[in-house]
Amino acid sequence: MSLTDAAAALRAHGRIAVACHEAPDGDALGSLVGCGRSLRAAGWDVVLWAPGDAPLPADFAWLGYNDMVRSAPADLEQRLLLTLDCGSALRLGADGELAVARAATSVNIDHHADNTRFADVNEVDAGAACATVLCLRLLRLLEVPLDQPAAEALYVGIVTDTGRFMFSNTNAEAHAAAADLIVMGVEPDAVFRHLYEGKPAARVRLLARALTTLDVRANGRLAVACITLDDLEQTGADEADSEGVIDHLRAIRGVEIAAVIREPRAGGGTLKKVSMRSAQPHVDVARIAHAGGGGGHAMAAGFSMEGDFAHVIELIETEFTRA
Ligand SMILES: [Mn+2]
Repeated sequence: MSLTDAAAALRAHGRIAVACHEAPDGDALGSLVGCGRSLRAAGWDVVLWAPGDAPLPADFAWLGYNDMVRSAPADLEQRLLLTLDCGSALRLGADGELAVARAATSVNIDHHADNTRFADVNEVDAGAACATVLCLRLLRLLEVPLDQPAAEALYVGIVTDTGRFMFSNTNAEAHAAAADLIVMGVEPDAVFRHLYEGKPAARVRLLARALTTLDVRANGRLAVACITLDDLEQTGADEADSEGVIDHLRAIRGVEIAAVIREPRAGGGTLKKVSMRSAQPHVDVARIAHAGGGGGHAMAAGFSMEGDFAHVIELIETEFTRA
């Protein structure tokens, strides 16, 4: 039972570094904050490591970023590395594999089916709705209590990874864990306001521009939208502001796969980053992501590649219709 092994490893190591994947989403940051802070409050010496150089998303800043480091701690050799929501060592950044090797020992807790099991102890449960429910299981096993901010952080992971309890990964455990976190002091309406209201106007302008590029292909089964560097410039939006666009594509009648292709600022205008969501349980977007050299879940996956938009769209359509 790997969760038991994970708990034993943590009991044996007082000094730890807790990390999530780079370009973190709500589940990654919720896991990092909720699990990391709870372990710290319970007596562990904890470094919170959010890998990467890009600014952390403003949407989750209310969870608290001020005590996070952005590169692997210098004393990692003396620490247990606990990775959360992280499907491979490379998701810790370019030095991720080195970091795993440097750490005194490593524990990998995740819900990605394609997790590479890169750590000394791997607790991978693809049936879990999100990483924060796995954090909750771990904290319970360790008998570590959660304060209200930690409970709120774990709740954020559930709400965001399940698409507000509506994606196909939504299960009884997600609802039961949410209920338990509410008992611990989470106010769902306050979290909702933090997450989904108070949008910057620039994000809505970016959405408007992105939707004008809507391209419905493969007999109505594939919906694609593109976001250029120029769109970011013209609207003043952040890269993270592109997040919600895909939900609009996924909601179109008959669509089985929604894809948003965007140019990351660091990519110099040639690199394209693809996010895909399946709208049908039988359609596996991870398969398409793997063909493009990326990864993810059956319902949500992505990849990056060099080339123009038409080339990337063609790859997606070819892989999708090949099945
Ligand atoms: Mn996740």
